[in-house]
Amino acid sequence: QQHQLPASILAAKSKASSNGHAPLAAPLTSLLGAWATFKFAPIRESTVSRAMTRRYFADLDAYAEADIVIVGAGSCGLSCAYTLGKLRPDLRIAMVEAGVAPGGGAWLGGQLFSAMVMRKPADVFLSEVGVPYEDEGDYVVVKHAALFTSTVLSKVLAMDNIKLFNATTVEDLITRQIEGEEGVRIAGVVTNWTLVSMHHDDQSCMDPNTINAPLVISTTGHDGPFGAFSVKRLVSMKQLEQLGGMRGLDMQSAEDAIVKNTREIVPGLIVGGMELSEIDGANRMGPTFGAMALSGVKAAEEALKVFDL
Ligand code: AHZ
Repeated sequence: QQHQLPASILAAKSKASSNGHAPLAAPLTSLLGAWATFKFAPIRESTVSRAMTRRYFADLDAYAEADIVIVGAGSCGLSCAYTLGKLRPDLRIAMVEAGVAPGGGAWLGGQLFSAMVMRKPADVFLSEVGVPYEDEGDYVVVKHAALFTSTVLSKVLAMDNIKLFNATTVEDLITRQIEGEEGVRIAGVVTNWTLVSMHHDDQSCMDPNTINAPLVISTTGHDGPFGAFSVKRLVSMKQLEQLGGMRGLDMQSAEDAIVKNTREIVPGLIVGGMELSEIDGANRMGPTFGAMALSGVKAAEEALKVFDL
């Protein structure tokens, strides 16, 4: 039986057909209206299991030897991955993110507000990635931080040479003694499922896994329950004397400092984003994200220097 549609829906329908909206792709339009006879293609449960596990374990196998590991998939880590993945599709890049949801603090612009502010010249990164923004003179505004994060994320995930291992924590760094010197070179990361790593105190026999890589880029954010992971580990393994500790908020100076100081901290370990503020005793910038994007770009550039290319 046909129901009479409310006038508001009829009005919206006639508006839609007259305002030149983009048509849906033909295969989808052929589904519409055919719901009575609708049926999915057949499946068996084991097929789904194998479709997932075969690929995941093939990735674990392939990425056990990576060219670069990026730790943390926040705004800095994702910007770095985008830049590296695009410049060097020949490099195998593993991203390890402790959270189930990649993106770090970049799903909101600040507090619980949607819009994301980036100071110029970070707008060039937005244009490169294809994120629309409003130009406000010295700064630009993306209408929702999630639009930035989801756009960069979707481009990174589509790259053939990048694998994101989310819900996976970097628990330690692989180190090699540098011959004839006191210091070590970082040679990869030690990983575990995040849920496992959260239970080391009440469960036994949960030894970790590893990824070897000649270069690690750490972008784990400032200190917190998860943050500043690699730099804190450098202190506990006596490769850094102490951390400077992130200082109070000074938007004007903080962003320049983070981008300028994005660098290789010990051989084989580049640090970018807010994790850097903990080493250098740099100010925080609060809710402006330009430095995170450009620190990611600079970390990628530093990485390519290490690869001597
Ligand atoms: O889950 C963390 C987050 O997604 C992840 N992470 C941390 N420790 C990890 C570990 N293994 C794997 N051991 C780990 N992943 O790293 C990501 C960090 O993202 P973030 O958004 O916290 O850091 P960011 O440096 O990319 O961006 C900082 C954004 C900030 S903080 C700030 C202020 O406080 O003033 N201002 C800005 C713009």
